[in-house]
Order: sequence, then structure tokens, then C-alpha cells
Amino acid sequence: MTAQTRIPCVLMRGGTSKGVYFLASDLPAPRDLRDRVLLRVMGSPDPRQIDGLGGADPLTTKVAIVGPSSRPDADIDYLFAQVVVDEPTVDISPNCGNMLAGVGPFAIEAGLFPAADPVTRMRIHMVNTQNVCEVTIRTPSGTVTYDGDARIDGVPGTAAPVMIDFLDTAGSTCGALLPTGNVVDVIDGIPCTLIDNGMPVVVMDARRFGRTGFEDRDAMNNDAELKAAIESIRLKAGPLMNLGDVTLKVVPKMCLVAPPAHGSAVTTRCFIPHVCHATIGVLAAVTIATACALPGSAADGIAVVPDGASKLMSVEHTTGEVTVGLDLEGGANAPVVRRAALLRTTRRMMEGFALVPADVWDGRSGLDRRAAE
Ligand code: NQM
Repeated sequence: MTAQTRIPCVLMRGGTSKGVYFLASDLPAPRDLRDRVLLRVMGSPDPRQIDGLGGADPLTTKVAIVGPSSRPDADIDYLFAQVVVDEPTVDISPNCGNMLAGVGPFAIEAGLFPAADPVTRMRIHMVNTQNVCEVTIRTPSGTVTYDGDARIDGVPGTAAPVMIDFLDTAGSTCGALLPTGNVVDVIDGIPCTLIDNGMPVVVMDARRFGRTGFEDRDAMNNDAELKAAIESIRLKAGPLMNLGDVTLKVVPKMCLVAPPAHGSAVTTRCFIPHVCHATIGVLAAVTIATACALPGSAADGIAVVPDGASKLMSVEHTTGEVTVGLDLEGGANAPVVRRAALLRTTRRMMEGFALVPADVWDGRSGLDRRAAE
């Protein structure tokens, strides 16, 4: 008789995030019990997460829950869960495009989807936002390879590319690209673009806060006055964006923009939402690039936007840049997002079992159930 329940899982880096990947069938189905299990796995709430697998940072306290697709137009279901480091909260309102990079390889290696040769294309239903994306994974001879020559800022070295095409991200969580119907709303005296092209984001000019927007992550994180001003805007923006009371939610993300410094389209500093991101969220980058392309937005006059309906937009962050491919139609007043795409990499790093005390969950994971049958 064991005092802990064993849950099969894999630790993976997905883009510039890191987290634990589970099969949905290995976790308890009721949401409140699943949340308690995930909090215990990560060691939350605790700023150091000393008694769990989380890395004391929102970017390393992420969970991907993967299973067969519940929709006929997709191959795999992916539910993202953001476990909060220092609160007893698991937020499934947002999606995560970084963790998404690991979902395809995880699904293939779990036997949920057959690999082709030399690449596998998979349609993933992103359960949080009910959107579908198509990922392309390197699978020479039908085996996932993690080696390759693709490089993304924020991750040392190179790895196999994972191409992600987002198909219908506009209004993913808020119901519309511009949930208030306005390109700009003024909150606490600051012009804000409230926008959702895959991630609810509030885009604001850093200079309006008396900051340059080029401050590094530590300076941003130590700037209590700035963080309080941003949080005040966030709490007001949430209901306006159809997100309700966002006090305990990790959306909307809050983004300060500044002019490009190294030939990009724009410089960003994202708060997710209480900590400054070490890089940038994937869907946040897609959403911010979209805001930059809208005349009259809070980024107008700051961002440098390429001409044409198909744009490659480099979005700078604290440690480099991410390039977003964006196809927009319809003009400034009624913009229609046709496609958004970008490159990520991933790596499977550890496989085994997460152990949670039986007094948190004394159920049997799918693996133990299968062994007993
Ligand atoms: O915006 C961080 C990340 C993310 C989310 C966050 C993400 C996205 O970098 O798609 O990837 O905004 O909390 O993993």
C-alpha cells in the first residue's frame, strides 16, 4: 500500500516554457480534484515551490493535458493549465502557444497519433479557447526527432523546428478581436488597445507610464509603482473584455510597447500578468503583432509595420525576438485575421511519475488501472 498516488507524466520544454505533460486519462476528471492534484504536483501555493515540480516561475509551472480529439476536425485535444506559483489557483482561461509546441511530439510518443515520414502534420484542438491549429513536426522514419538546427531566442542551442499555424484565433477568449468594438479605450487615463487574437492582451505605450519600454526584466519586476498602475488597468479591462472579474485569472496579459530597437517591428515588455515575461508568449506575440497592424491602436506611431496583407513581424522582447507571420484582410475598421504562424522548438526531458500524497488523490492513474486490468 503506497501513501502516494503515481501519475505518469513527461517533463518537456515547449518553446520558452517548461512544464508537465499528462494524458487526460491519467488525471482525475472532476475539475476541483484535478486542480488540487496539479497544485500538489507543482508545489503551489509557495513562492519557492520547494515541495513540487514547479520552478518558482509562471513559465515553468505549466501543465499540458492531452487526449484524443473531441472534435471531428482535429486529431488531438490539448488543455492548458496555468498553475499559479503563490496562489492556490489553476487557471484554464488562457491557452499557451509555447507549451503547444510539445503537444504533437508528446501525442505521437504516447501512441495517440501515428507519425509519418519525414514530417507529421497534426491538427490540435486547443480546448481552452476552442481553436484548432496545425503543427508540423519532424519525424524521420516515423520517429520524433528533437535534434535540429532551428533556434529560438530565450532557449540555448538549436533543436528540431515545430511549425505552428493558427487557424481561427481572433476573439478566442473574448468573443471578438476587439471585444469593446474600439481600437483604443482609455483606462486610468492611459490609451489601451484591448485585443484578443489568440490571447487577451492589453497593449499600452510604455512612455505613458514614464518608462522607456527598454527596461530589463528585473527592473520591470522591481518596479512596484508601475506594476500597481498596470494591475489597476487590468482589473478594469477584464470585464470590458468579457473576461469577468480577473482578480484570480492570469488574463488579460499586459503589454508595454516601445519602438523597435534592432530592426524589428516593435519592442515589448509583457506582464503575465504580475511578473514580467522572460521572453514573450506565443499567442501574446501574435496578438500584439495584430494590434501593431491596426491603425489608431495604442501601438500606432510606435511600431514599424511592413506593408501588404501578408506580413512577417518581428516582435522584440527582453531576451531577443519572435517572428510572427500574419495574414490580415479587411482594413483597419473591420480587420479579419486569416492566418498566424510561427516557429517553436521543444524537447522531451524526463519521463516517469509525479507522486501526490494519497490524501490529495487516492485514485489510480490510467497506467495503474491498466496494469490491474
Ligand atoms: O501567449 C506565457 C508562455 C506564455 C503563454 C504567459 C504563451 C502564449 O510564454 O501563447 O505561450 O503569457 O503566461 O508560455
